[in-house]
Amino acid sequence: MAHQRLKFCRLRSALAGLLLSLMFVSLQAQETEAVDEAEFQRWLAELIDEARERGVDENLIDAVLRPVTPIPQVVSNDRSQAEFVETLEMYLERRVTDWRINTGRERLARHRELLQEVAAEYNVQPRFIVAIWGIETNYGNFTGGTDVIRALVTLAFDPRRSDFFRRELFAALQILEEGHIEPAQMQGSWAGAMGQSQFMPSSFLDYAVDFDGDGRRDIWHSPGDVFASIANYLRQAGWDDTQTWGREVQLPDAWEQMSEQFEQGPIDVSCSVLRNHTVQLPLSQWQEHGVRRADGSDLPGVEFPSSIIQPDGASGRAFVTYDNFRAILRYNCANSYALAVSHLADHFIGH
Ligand SMILES: [Ca+2]
Repeated sequence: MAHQRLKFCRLRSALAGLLLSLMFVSLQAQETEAVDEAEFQRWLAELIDEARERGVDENLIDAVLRPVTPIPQVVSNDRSQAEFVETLEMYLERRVTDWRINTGRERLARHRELLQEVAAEYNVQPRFIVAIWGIETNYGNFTGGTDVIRALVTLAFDPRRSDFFRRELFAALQILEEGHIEPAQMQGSWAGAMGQSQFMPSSFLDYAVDFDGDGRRDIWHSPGDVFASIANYLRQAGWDDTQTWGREVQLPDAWEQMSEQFEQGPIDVSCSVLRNHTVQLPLSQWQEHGVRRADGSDLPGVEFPSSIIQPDGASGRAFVTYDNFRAILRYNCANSYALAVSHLADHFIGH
């Protein structure tokens, strides 16, 4: 299907031109695909050799690698990813919806006991676990229907980030070998993020948890495993459940003139958006510099290290963010993502 859709798109754009060029484009497309297929089979043979050298089980290789074919739509998704840039306000409007707020409150009530057990063991507030679950997969309703091995094979074959996805592919094979999930059920996003927590395979190996104790880390089906895996990820990223994420603030009138002194120099960080955060200062110092809560009142009297961010630039909203916000960024390195999780979690307070 994806294959046909891709061809259709190519043909449709060519219809604007001459019939002759239409035929040419069509022929050229077929030729390109044929070359790719031969290249792919050579590449796959080498991949299987490496899998053997790494000791991957022969039956698993036969079952999931030998018959594998790439998914053309995965590569076109990967190419078009950065084309559409949403503002923060658009992003929040599309994600922190009434449905997500109401469904999240209902899920908090439904799983209250389990979430409290997880919270007690991992020291992460249930409202943040449920918010990530809601933003990632609509509370497990949409985990992505793509075969993870096929997706990762496609992206490992594609030259753009082949090393990264090849590592993820071998991590995925390890997960199958360990028996956490059956190959046919190992589904996820087109980019290989798996299950209700949307873990890449390497994150699964590092952070996924068998909370219900059945011997499998099942982030596809077990609510306990899903919640504990999300909580464990946040905890390993430095979560502190005595704090929240931060809050919206008002900046002083002179902010534009004074903000330069708070800019970070070049810093080496794994999450690039941290470069757009100010340096971390105790909250009391931001208070001294004239930063206030969104309603104009004083900032809380605590000394958390905190940064100011303005994701939509100087004309957009401003937020003061604590270390927990950085833990959410480890989950997904985008300020808008972390703010969507944070705002959704705030809608769960008192529920
Ligand atoms: Ca389990």
